[in-house]
Amino acid sequence: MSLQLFLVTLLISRSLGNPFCTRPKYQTNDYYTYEEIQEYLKGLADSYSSRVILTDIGKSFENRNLTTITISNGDGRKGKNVIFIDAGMHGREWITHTAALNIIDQLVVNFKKNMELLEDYDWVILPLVNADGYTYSRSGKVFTDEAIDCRSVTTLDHEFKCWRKNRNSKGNVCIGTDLNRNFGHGWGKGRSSTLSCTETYNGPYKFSEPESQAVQKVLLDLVKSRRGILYLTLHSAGSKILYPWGSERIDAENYKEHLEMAQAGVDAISNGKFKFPSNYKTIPSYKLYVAGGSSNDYAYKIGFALSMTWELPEKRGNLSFGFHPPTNLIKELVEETWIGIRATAQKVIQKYPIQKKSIKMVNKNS
Ligand code: 0X9
Ligand code: ZN
Repeated sequence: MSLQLFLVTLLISRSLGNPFCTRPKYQTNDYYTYEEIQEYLKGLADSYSSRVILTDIGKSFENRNLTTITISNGDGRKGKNVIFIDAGMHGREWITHTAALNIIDQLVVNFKKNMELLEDYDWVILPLVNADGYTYSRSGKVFTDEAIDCRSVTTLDHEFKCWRKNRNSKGNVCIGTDLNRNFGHGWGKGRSSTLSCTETYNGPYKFSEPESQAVQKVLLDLVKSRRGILYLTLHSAGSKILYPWGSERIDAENYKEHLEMAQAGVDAISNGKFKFPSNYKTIPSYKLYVAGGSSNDYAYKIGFALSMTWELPEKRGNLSFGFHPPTNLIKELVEETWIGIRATAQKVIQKYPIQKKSIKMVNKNS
């Protein structure tokens, strides 16, 4: 290789990823295990080191690393706004971290197509909050694309697959706290329980769990540095985009803005390429049910301008799959989710350009 050719190749490799390494390929034909997710993230960090940083933000109760990936366009500019996404807060909601991995793939590997989303914004993504709960939910028999009704579980295998909480076993009769009831705003209100054997057990006190503490820290850091604009938490299942408040029957001060941003995602999905697009509804969380201690309310309360829970679909056409979409639908579901989130993000980026961000950080309902 001539010196010029070598230098050009090196330049391209630094900006688009390293062609000398094997770039990890994101597979949508099955659900990744915790280990596969970690391996995939490491592979991206090795191959795209100029645009990707991994950070271990904490450890799960069972000592698994909780890892965020920060994605930039590699221009080295500090202080950009941030979109923070997490997924997999509930163990059984497997499609959510799969969707988060696809978002990561779109922004990192498919960078050229999506680079405008990284001009003034960095994206921080935590693809798997509840690493222990998810690992436990996969510990039954192998997944066989069967529809499981988690409201009436009769087999041990389904008990595994329907596991929702984390795996904290300290000091209680039953194992596990519902991480989406353990955050610090409105803790204990509404559909939330003080009994450890229930699915919505909110923990002995606010932020009692290492996983919610880890998310709290990222959220607080982003607010303190005035970079946190949009918080998106991916859940399933029910085709809904929810926004504050959820702990009481009050609309967010900027609920119209939430509605507008969420609607952009919904429209993009219904105008997308799918034969049976999901029919997302956009409503304030309290209209689904009142429940305190959610990460969505907390992020908004501390200063994120926009905070949304995306409940990914529970059915496709006539096929209801609840929390467990069959593997042959993974690809289209994660693609659809990306179409929606990309459109919402585009709107948010327009609405909150980098110099305008201080507008909304005041006067919030508490
Ligand atoms: O209950 C939850 O934590 C979320 N639904 S899920 O089926 N993924 O468990 C919804 C939380 C929305 N917040 C409120 N309704 N307050
Ligand atoms: Zn959930």
